[in-house]
Amino acid sequence: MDLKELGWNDFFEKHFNEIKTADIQPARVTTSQREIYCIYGEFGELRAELAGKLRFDASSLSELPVVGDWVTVRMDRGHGLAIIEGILPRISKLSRKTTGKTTEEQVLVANIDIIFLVNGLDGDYNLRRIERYLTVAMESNTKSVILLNKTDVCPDSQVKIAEVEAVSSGTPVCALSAMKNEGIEKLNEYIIKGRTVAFIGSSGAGKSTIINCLLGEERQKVGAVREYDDRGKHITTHRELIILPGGGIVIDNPGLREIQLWADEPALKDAFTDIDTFALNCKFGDCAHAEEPECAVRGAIENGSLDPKRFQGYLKLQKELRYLATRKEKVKAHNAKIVTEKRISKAIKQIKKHNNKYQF
Ligand SMILES: Nc1nc2c(ncn2[C@@H]2O[C@H](COP(=O)(O)OP(=O)(O)OP(=O)(O)O)[C@@H](O)[C@H]2O)c(=O)[nH]1
Ligand SMILES: [Mg+2]
Ligand SMILES: [Zn+2]
Repeated sequence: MDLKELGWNDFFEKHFNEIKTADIQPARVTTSQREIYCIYGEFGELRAELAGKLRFDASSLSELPVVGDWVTVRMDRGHGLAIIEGILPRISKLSRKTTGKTTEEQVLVANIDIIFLVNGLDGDYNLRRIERYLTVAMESNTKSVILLNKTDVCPDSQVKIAEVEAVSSGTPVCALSAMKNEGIEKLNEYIIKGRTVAFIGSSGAGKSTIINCLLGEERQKVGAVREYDDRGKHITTHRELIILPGGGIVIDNPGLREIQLWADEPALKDAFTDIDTFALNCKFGDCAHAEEPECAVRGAIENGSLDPKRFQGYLKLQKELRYLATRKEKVKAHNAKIVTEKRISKAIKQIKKHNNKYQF
C-alpha cells in the first residue's frame, strides 16, 4: 500500500528520517484493542504489539499509540507480528479527560484533518452538547464540521440549522439524512484522498450509517436507538480507521457517553467567539460578567443578542476548564517526580549491568 494513501506526508517523512534505521518502517494504526493493534503499511495489514520499552518509558496514557497514529515498527517474522517501537509526532489529536476521577488525557484519535461532529435531529439534538463538542474540537488543531443527521425525522430542520449556525462560531453546519442517502454529497468537499476525517458524536447519532453511505456498502454495524429517548445502544465498540473507495480516510468512533473537556481556555474563546467579542466592550478588561458595572455581555443578554442559556453553558464550561487547569498543574508536578524516579532506576540498572560485566 502507498503510504500517501494512508495519510503520510512531509511532516511524518521528516521525523521518520531523523530516526530511520534499516530494520524499522512506518505504519499507521487502524485499530487498537487492549494493546493489540492493527496497522497498515507498505507491507499491507498486520497485527502489532507494543515493544516493552515503549510501554515502560511512557509516563502517561497519551504516550501510547492510538488509532490514526503513525508508528515505527520492526517485524517479528517468527510470530507474524509487528513490534511497535515508537510513535511519530502527532500533527493533531482529539482528546478528552479520561472518565473517572483521574486527571489524565485520553487521546481519542490522532493525525486527523477534519472532525465531523455528528448529531441526530431526533431526541439527540442538544445545543449545549454541540457547544461542548465544539470546545473539545477547538483544542485539537483541526477544522470541524457539524453534521445534523436524520433530517427525514425533523419537520423543522431549517430552524434547527439556523439555531446551530448561531452557536457554531463559524464552524460549517451540514444537514443530511444518511438513511435516505440525502445530502451525503455535501461531505465530499471534506473527504479528500489521503486526508483523515474523524466521526465523533453520541451513540445513535448515525456515524456508522453515514460511513456506510460513503463506503457504498453496509460494512459498519448499525443499531436502532431506544424508542423513548432516541439514545443509541453503543453499537460501535471500537475505533477504526477505514479507507474509502475514493481514497478518503475515515475513523468511526464509538458513541461517547460523556466528553469531559481536555482543553485550555483559548479553546473556549474559539468556541464562543460571540461572547468573546461582546466582552471586548466590557468596562473592565478582566470582567467576569457577573456583578461588574457596564458589562457588555450582560448587556447583550438584556437586549436579546445573547441567549442566557448559551451564556450559562459558557460559564459551566469555563468553570470546568478552570478546575481542570488546577488539577493539571498538580498532576504535572506528580508526573515529573515519576519521570525522575524512572530515570534513576534506569541509571541504577545500567550501573549494576556494568559492574556485573567486570566481575570475575
Ligand atoms: N431516521 C433516520 N435514522 C437514521 C439516520 N441515520 C441513521 N439512522 C438510524 O439511527 C440508528 C443509529 O445509527 P448508527 O449509525 O448505528 O449510529 P452511531 O452513531 O454509529 O451509533 P454508535 O455506534 O452506537 O455510536 C440506526 O437505527 C440507524 O438506522 C437517518 O438519517 N435518519
Ligand atoms: Mg456506530
Ligand atoms: Zn462583562
